[in-house]
Amino acid sequence: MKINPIVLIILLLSFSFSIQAEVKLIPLPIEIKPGKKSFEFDVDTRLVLQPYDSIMKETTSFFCDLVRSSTGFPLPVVSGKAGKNSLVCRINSRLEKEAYRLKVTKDGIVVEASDAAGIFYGLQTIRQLLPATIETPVSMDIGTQKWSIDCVEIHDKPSFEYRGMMLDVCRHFMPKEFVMRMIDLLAFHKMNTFHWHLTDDQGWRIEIKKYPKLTAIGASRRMEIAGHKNAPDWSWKVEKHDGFYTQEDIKEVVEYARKRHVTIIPEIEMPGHALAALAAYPELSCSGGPFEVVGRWGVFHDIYCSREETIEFLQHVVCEVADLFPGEYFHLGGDEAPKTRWKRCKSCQDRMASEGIDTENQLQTYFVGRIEEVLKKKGKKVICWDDAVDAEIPQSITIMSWRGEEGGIKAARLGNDVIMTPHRSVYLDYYQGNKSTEPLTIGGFLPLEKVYDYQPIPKELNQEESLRIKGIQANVWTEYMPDEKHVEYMVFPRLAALAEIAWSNPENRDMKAFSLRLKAILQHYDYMNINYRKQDRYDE
Ligand code: TNX
Repeated sequence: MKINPIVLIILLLSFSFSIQAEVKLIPLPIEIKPGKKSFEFDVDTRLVLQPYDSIMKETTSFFCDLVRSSTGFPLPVVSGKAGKNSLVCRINSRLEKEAYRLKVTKDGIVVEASDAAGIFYGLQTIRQLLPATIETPVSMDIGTQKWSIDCVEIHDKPSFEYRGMMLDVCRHFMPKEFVMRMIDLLAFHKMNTFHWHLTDDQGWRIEIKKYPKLTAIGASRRMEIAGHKNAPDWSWKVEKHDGFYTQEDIKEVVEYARKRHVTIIPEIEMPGHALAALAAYPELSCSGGPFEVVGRWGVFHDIYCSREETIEFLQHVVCEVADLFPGEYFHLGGDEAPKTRWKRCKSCQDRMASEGIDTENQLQTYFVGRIEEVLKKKGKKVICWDDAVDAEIPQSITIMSWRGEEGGIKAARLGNDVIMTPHRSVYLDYYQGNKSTEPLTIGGFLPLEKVYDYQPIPKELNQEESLRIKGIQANVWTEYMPDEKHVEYMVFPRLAALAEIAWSNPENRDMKAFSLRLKAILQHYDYMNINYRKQDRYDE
């Protein structure tokens, strides 16, 4: 019998759609082969580690905690061979970084990976395949729950090595417990980077031992704007807002993230968005102040002066911060720094003359370079927002492209590494629905499907240049997000769309199938008590 090739293609496409839609996973794995029957966890299921060592124990411990608390099964962790009714986690050095293979048969499950991260992601996949009640501690009404998974074989690996989210804890402080919850949720979506925006005009949020006033003064503000900053009738709320993380808090969060294969990138902003620091130490500015920690949002003219004392101050600050974060990246900000003050400042102009610097933008490059010097000695790589490309930049700087894709394109062509985070596609502070029914935001419009539509590799780049795009990141600026519940509302489920773009094969992108899979993931969100935005229907 001859089959019409067009019919065959349609059959194949619809088959892949149905697998895509049925498998309850986000991000979608690269390859899925569904099987027959299912595996069921029960009171005798064992976790076999190959090798049985401390790294494997640590990597699998989140899964043990989850399973034990929701099912009540003991799930003993053992060494040795795989027997029946076991979940085996095995190192297989032939696989790529972060990749995993998962095989579920009726007799047991095997997860293989070449590194701990891959094992961890394989377990996150099992977690999503289990009934969503896995997310909640054992209770009377789930006593009859069957903890089964349909047989399947999955081969999986990420598209991008950098899969991140930034949280601004300056405009509104977020307690460390919430930061840890977000890190858990990043891991649930197979994301691996948390960018922690720790300093801005409205608050300095990290303890610096050498300069205690940064938090004694810089971490609190007296007032806050009510309403939208551009509204003609905005007014002040006299409401103190404060909070910061001690260095002990930071260490705790970093360790928490490490166990979940999430690297934290600290951001200490310069030369702009510096009013909280200037309120504490006005001598770091061009004019001498005084300043206050502002309760309004926007871009402010007073920035750090480029004089030597300020640079030395910041060198000390970043060295203290760098010692707390084991990751290789360090973010120095660099966005929205008006040069109004520098143009009129004798110290800055003298500096330009003595260093042979022609423009104030180039002076910013020099400024950042001086801070980079000390970070390099600590083995760190610097990231800057794409405003940096308005001047010449050294190749060592990684560019985070936020104003659009242009900065990233330019940087990739120059041979710099790039992380894509264009505001129109991945700013989770933008409206996700109709303005009239949504809570107030900064503006913009970014519904779920628009996030899902984003293509991180710009068409303008050739193959070699494309390799410079290390990954993508969603940004969560919190001017209009006063508390944790509000952050969750803005982040979920859009983060699920971002996670899929970052991880999955772009050829399998299909909004309808994604929406169907999302329904299953939303059930997990429900049991995790996430305050996600509920849309009437996700499959329309
Ligand atoms: C621009 S993105 C900023 C932030 C604001 C954000 C609001 C970037 C590097 N700078 O300071 O919070 O817009 O969407």
